[in-house]
Amino acid sequence: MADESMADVAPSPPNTLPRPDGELEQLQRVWKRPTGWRALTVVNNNHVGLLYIGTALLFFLLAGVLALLMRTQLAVPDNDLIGHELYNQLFTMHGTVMMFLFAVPAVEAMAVLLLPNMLGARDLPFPRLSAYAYWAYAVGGLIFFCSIFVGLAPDGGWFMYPPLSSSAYSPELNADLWLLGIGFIEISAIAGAIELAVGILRTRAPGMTLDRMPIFAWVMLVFSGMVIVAFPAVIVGTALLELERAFGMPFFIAQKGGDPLLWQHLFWFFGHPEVYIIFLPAAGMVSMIIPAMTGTSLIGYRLVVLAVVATGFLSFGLWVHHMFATGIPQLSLSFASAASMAVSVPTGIQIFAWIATIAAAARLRPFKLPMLFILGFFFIFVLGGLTGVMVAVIPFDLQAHDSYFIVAHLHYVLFGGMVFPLFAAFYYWAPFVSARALSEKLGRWAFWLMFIGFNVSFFPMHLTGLAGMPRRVYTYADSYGWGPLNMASTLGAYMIAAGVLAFLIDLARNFRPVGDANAGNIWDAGTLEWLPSRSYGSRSIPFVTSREPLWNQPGLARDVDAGRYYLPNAPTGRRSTLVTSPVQARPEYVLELPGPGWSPLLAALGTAGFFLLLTFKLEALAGACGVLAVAMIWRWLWDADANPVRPPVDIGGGLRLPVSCGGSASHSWWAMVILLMVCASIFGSLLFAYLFLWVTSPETWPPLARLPSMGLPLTSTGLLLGTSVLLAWLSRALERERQVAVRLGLPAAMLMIAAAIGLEAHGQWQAGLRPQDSGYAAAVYALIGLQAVFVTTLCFMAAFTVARSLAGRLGPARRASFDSTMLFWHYTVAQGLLGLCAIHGFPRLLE
Ligand code: HEM
Ligand SMILES: [Cu+2]
Repeated sequence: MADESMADVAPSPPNTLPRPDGELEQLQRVWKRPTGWRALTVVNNNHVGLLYIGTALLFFLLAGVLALLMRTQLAVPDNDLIGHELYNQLFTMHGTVMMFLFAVPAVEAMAVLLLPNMLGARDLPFPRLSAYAYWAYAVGGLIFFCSIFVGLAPDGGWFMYPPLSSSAYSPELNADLWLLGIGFIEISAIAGAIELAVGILRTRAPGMTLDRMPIFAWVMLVFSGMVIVAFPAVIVGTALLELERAFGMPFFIAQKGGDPLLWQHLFWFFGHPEVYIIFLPAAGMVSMIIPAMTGTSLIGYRLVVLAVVATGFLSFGLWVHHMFATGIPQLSLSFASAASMAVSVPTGIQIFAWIATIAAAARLRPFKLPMLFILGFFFIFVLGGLTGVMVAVIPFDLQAHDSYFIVAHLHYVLFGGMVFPLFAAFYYWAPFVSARALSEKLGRWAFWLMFIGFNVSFFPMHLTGLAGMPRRVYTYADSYGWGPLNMASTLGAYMIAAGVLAFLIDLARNFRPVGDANAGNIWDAGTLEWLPSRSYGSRSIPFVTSREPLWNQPGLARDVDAGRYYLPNAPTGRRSTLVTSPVQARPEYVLELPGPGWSPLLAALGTAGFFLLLTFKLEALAGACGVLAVAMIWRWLWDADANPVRPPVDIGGGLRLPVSCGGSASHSWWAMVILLMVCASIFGSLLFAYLFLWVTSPETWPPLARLPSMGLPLTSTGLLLGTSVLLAWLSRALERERQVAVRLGLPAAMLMIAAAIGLEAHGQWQAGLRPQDSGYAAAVYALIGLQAVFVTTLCFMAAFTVARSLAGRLGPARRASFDSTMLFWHYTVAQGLLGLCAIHGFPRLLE
């Protein structure tokens, strides 16, 4: 009960005025944005967020140009403007860029930009990770896009089904570029998701309990969870396909005990949630904008939160509905069909909450631009939802499968469900990052051109589809009579482009990215991002007593800006923010944040270079890039876990907090745990592949006599368990300052765990198994290979920890690097044991 009362009573501002001389200047100095060339070294989420959105928009434009090319080709029958091959590259590139380089990054970018202020944090806990994720995405994405200019763009469609994408049918580099490019961009998305999840859970303003968190934060939390569970599946899928293409490991080749359906499962396990990964954040933005535009709190807040969480869960049951036409068992069909319909319930709840809020409006502004785009979104999205219910009905799907009906449906959902809310968000939040709002007049042009253009373009496609036009054809004969409908679609597409152009002109004329002031709270909104802010965020961190603090705490903006609340200064002389407890948001410690630096950019360049040069089989250069990446990551982690032997600092109101924190309460521990969830879902996907291949081709499994004998795996088991015990012991030794034990013990553990995986690989090889033999063999070596990757990572981490010990940067109170290594270690051991059970236990169990 004590907690409740602490959270509910609005304290008067804790600090007295006037604030000491020089305090504000210091705050400005430590948060100063680097200029000139050093602008590339920014790590602050506010600034990175802006770059991030700009880049996502660029990809939207680029993919849009590809779409215009396609529509131009399709405008009239028997057109020979663009040949078959280029058309295939165009739609593959368009789909891939829209989905992977625009939609997901754009919503992630909005979160990176908005969340720190919305949560009342000065910054999220890992600014360098955000910068790294951004650069990796920007550099990798641009290089990937350029492949179209040299005719190397992938052409297998955005879902790249094997066998079409296998080396037999796509022998060129095109598919490899897709696989490595995408795999790599997913890694950046995951890095961003970890930052967002920890930020949302741990850096909220004091008093902002989970129940008072802005809907957008809730949505991004669910988003992060979905990215963490779903993206690993596609990383595994792309890795397996690349292994097949590069080394002939037959995961997807039916003649050798592989199965092309395995790809579809892995891809759609990610691909369906992907739709919600895109849609949920857009819905979250709508849930933020409508209350501001109506002056009313969102009606049914808790129900909406529940709906968002439910959508997150349900969407994973749905992937099979993309495979209705593949002849899978009736029961799975029915299940997936039911789940597809069920997911419309939580979406419906959100829509009703929005309508109810609008109905209860205190001051409706239907014709302000953000609201206009939201009304457009309602209209389009409901139509897309209706056709969605149609294709969820299996007999209809069999009819409409791979026709233009699907193209129409998918654009109604994606364009309507994501692009319109995103534009609403651009118009709504522009005053937050710019000294000026965007123009109402130009915005109106943009809206009507896009809205009418969209319907003129995509509505006729339903009819073209029903008239039998298949998707992904580059031309069609006049005699089919599809000409007029296609001409309408093409004209509509150019109208959309004109609308986007109006938006760009508006941007060029009115957008002034924050120097040091913004346009202010022009919508009279209630959430914290509308507090007066500078590059350090708001002047002090408020205590929050409701969901719309700016409405319910009169004078809050003034008091915050005068430094009357928490942390009005930089008490350690460096950038810092407050870390609070995950549920009640009680202040726990002050977190020092890194300032600008080159390491994230260089690490990202190294990572991008590594993957892309490997694609072109330039191993030596790729290796050099890999070393650069590792060195830079090492460099940036070296400064983390700062010297803890400092007195607690005063954050105002008589509250003194420690400057760092170890163990399970620390933000780094949370990030590690989330990273392990990512690892577990990677391993889970691979285990799924192994078992799936057994289901589909048991005949390629070796008889017991040909399995390696149990001696080696038992030895491996012993070694694995031994290292875990050793690490637990070293942890206690570190507690007692026995550095020598750590320096010797960690290398010993490294040798043991490397031996464990080496023995396993050796055993399989001795038994005569070769990765190219069969789907079974490929899966076994993939499991071993994954474990080897983990062991290699562990060796880097352990070496890092030993180096810190030698440099005097490790101790009982300064042990984050050891703790992270230990967590990762125990996880790797557990994964190794499960892997051994799968490889040696499961086949024996079956006999
Ligand atoms: C600027 C407006 C847009 C136009 C004119 C447009 C047009 C097209 C066209 C002509 C195709 C090829 C259809 C075929 O030949 O089968 C296509 C496919 C596709 N579009 Fe769009 N599109 C637009 C915006 C978007 C957006 C915003 C997204 C996603 C966020 C998107 C995602 C896709 C996907 C996933 C495909 C399927 C590609 C494939 O079959 O591999 N599009 N679009
Ligand atoms: Cu789906």
